[in-house]
Amino acid sequence: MNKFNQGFSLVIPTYNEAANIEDLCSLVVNVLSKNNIDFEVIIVDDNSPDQTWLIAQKISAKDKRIKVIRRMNKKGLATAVVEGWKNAKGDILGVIDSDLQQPPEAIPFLLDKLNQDESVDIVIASRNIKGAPASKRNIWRRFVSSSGAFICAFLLPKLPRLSDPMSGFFVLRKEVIHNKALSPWGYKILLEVLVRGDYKKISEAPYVFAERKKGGSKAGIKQYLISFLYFLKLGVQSRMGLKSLR
Ligand SMILES: Nc1nc2c(ncn2[C@@H]2O[C@H](COP(=O)(O)OP(=O)(O)OP(=O)(O)O)[C@@H](O)[C@H]2O)c(=O)[nH]1
Ligand SMILES: [Mg+2]
Repeated sequence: MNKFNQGFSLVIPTYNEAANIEDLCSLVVNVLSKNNIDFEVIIVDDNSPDQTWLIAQKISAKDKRIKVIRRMNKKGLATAVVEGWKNAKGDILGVIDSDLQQPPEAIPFLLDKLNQDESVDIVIASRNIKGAPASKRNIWRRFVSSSGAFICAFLLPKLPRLSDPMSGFFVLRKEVIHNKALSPWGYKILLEVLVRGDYKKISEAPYVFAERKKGGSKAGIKQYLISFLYFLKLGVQSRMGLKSLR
C-alpha cells in the first residue's frame, strides 16, 4: 500500500449511531494505519438526537485525522456523503456506513484494486458478486436491494451492469466526480456517482454484509419510496435526453 500516497478520504454518514461510532472509528483507524495508508476520516452527522456528533467531536479532539461535520438539519444519507467529499483532501474518496454492517478490514482490498489498475476508477464492495459468502440479510433488505437493482436496470439501461448497484460501500478516484453537480435523493449515493460521474472502468470486490448489532436502522418504507421516486426521476431525465446518463 506504500505506493498509494495520494491520500484517502473516507466519509462516514451518521444519524443516531452513538452506539457504533467509537467502535467503527477505532477499527477504521487500526486497519488504515496498519496498511500504511495516508488517510482522513470525515464523519458527517445530521445533528443526531442521540448526540453522535458529540461523541465524534470527542474522538476528533484526540485524533486530528478524524474530522466531523455537523449539519443542523436532517438532510439524508446521500447528501451527507456529498458534503463529506466536498471537504475531502484526499485524491481517493470512499464511503462506509457507521453501523458496522460493512467490514472496515475490506478497505485496503478495495484500495489495492485501484492501485493495481490505473484504468479502474471505482471499486465497489458487493454483497452479490460471486465469491461473496451469503450474508444474513433479512427478506426486506434483500427485496429492497434486488428490486432496486431491477428497477434501475429497467429505467437506466445505459448504466453499467453491476452485481450490487445499491451498495453503500465503495471507493473512487476524486476525478470521477470533479466538477460534477451531485444531487442525490435518499440513500443511493452510488447511483448518483454512476449517473453523473466520469469513469472508465468499475471493479467489484466481494464482502459479507453483517447484521446490525447496535442502534436502529433508518432504512424503512419511506426511504424505499424516495429511492423509487429518485430512480423514476433519473429514468425520465434519461429518456427525455435531459441527461446523458452515460
Ligand atoms: N448524515 C446522515 N446519515 C444517515 C442518515 N440516514 C442514515 N444515515 C447513516 O447511513 C448509514 C446507513 O443507514 P442504515 O439505517 O444503516 O441503512 P441501511 O444500512 O441501508 O439499512 P439497514 O440494513 O436496515 O441497516 C448509517 O451509517 C446511518 O447512520 C441521515 O439522514 N443523515
Ligand atoms: Mg445499515
